[in-house]
Amino acid sequence: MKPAVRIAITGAAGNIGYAAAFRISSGEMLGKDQPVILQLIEIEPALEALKGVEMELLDCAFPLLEEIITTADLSVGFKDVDYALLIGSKPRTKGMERSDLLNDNGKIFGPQGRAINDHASRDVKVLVIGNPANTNALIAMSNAPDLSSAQFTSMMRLDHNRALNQLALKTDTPVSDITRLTVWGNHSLTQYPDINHCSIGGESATSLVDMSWYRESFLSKVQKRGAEIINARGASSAASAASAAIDHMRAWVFGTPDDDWTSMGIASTGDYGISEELMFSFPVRCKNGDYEVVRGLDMNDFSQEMIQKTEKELLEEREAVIHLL
Ligand code: NAX
Repeated sequence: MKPAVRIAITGAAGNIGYAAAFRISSGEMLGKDQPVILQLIEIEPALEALKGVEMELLDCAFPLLEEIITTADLSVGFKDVDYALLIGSKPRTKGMERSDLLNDNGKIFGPQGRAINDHASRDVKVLVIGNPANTNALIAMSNAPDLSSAQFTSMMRLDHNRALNQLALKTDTPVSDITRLTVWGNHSLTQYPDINHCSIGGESATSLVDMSWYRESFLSKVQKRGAEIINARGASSAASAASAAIDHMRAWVFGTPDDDWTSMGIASTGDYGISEELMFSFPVRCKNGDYEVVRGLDMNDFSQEMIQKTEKELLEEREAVIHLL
């Protein structure tokens, strides 16, 4: 057996954390031969609920789950972690301005970034899920000066998977036949699900679907899928978000297939003209635990316009939290 790796999950008593912890413990994220130690982090008032999650995890008798640590202390929770899933965040309440939401969450992700900087493994891989995920990831990254900015990512994989599903439904194709899809930009309504380079069973997606369907129906369906789920379920996406987090980490650790890529929020280094110092979703290929932006894709006028719109929103978010960076 390999030595155990340490995985921190913040907001572990919440809906997404609850769904993720069991799948991670059963080996679905890092493999059936990889023992894990879970370091579950919550705020003080949720520690009792977290105890319940711990009891259930223990009751599963997962062979790969070596130890569980539950804590509200960031220096304990992030100690020596190899992976960190930052899920816990402050939800938007009625009448709350977006700038207040950004600020309140900034106050969570700044200290978490510092604690990761000070206590985590030097090779830690961080995935931010708590919304507004891209800007929260930017804040965490900016507060971890001793680590590489490439170690911080934000989750766009749920949007990517939602887009795959819509295309599969429309073309009556299995999702496994669809490759090279990208969701660009922010995890928000301005995200740009792009099928211009996408292949479905070896044929170009744009030749298989009607472009008016793509622009008038598909884009908003993917962008607004979260709201559609809240309306139906009375609660926001949880199991699908946890599943996407596992897909994101698996791709990062084990790589993407040679003929495919995935969508990840990463620190921009100027690719496709996107401002640096933004956490922006690009098409990325992963290999040997690293990732690289897929460069050189043709961007038509519509795509340019769409990525500029989502970049603008991220620049505004950045401006609202500039004092926290
Ligand atoms: P829940 O409200 O069920 O759980 C959040 C948990 O985080 C709670 O248990 C709370 O006590 C804890 N928490 C709050 N502040 C914390 C802190 N400072 N440290 C540690 N724990 C803290 O929300 P859930 O449905 O699990 O969603 C979590 C976050 O994911 C939300 O911000 C949500 O908007 C976001 N999402 C992001 C998605 C993405 O694709 N990036 C999709 C799904 C989801 O909407």
